[in-house]
Amino acid sequence: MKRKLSTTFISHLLLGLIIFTACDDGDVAVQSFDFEDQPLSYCDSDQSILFYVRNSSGTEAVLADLTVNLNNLLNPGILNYDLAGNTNNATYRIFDDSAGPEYFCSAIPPTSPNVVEQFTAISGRAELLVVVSKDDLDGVLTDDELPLDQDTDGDGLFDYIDFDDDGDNVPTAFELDVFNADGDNNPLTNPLDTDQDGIPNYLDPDDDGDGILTIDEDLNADLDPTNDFTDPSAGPDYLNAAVALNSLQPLYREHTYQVVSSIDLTLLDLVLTAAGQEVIKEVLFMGSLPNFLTTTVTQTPIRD
Ligand SMILES: [Ca+2]
Ligand SMILES: [Ca+2]
Ligand SMILES: [Ca+2]
Ligand SMILES: [Ca+2]
Repeated sequence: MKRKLSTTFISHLLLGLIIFTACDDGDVAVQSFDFEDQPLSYCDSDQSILFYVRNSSGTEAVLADLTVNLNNLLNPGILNYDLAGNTNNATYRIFDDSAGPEYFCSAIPPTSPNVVEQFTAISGRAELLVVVSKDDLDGVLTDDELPLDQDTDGDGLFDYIDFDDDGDNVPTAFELDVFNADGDNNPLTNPLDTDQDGIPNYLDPDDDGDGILTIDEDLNADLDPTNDFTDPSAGPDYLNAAVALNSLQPLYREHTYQVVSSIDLTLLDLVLTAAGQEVIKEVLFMGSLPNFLTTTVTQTPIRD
């Protein structure tokens, strides 16, 4: 819905943070600027990400087109984007009808709705608040891999992001209670402990207690001790205390962990202009995107 009014005015609509100055005598469309509780959406392209939020009727929208380096979303923090340049920009549009996702995300804009008025940011900044959650998906919940700075094998990857906690090149997921003999589906209640030394296999770098580290019981040197069998009837060498062959393995296998990034987007100190009008918005919270990005990080630790 569109309404019209004339002459200069100072808006006290809704959030009360908007100042309009009409410098001509023409009619201007009325802006509600009410985006509260409206979901933040986005369209992805190779160059940038177009974030947008619409009002409840879809006839107004604030858009922020930001060149975001996704690598910067892997760690928590605040990212700022200057809206005054060409790289990043923000606009506020008023339409003659409801604008849906197809309007914002089409390579070629649809013929309707029409843009009745567009304000463009001449200054201001966009602030992305980044919150991340990291997990190695190794079968042990992060709550059971605390404290967060615990690094059992000293390879530089904390246990909660280390899918091979004891650094023996046998991933934790394969060293837990994989047989689930107790039937409780809890890998920590009855973890494998081959040498019965009280240290479960997933935290024990010498699983059979034969004095040769599991990582070094890797005769074919493929970074996988589970496929080295001197006596196949007794299982792999790393679980067979009767076989103690040291084939020193200097390398760790490649590790991966998952980073899930959530973001909040806020526009600050925003100055928008259109045809002699100016809109100043000190704070415009555009919304949140939980689980915005999921990234698999690959890293190969160095074995000292
Ligand atoms: Ca580690
Ligand atoms: Ca782990
Ligand atoms: Ca082990
Ligand atoms: Ca052995």
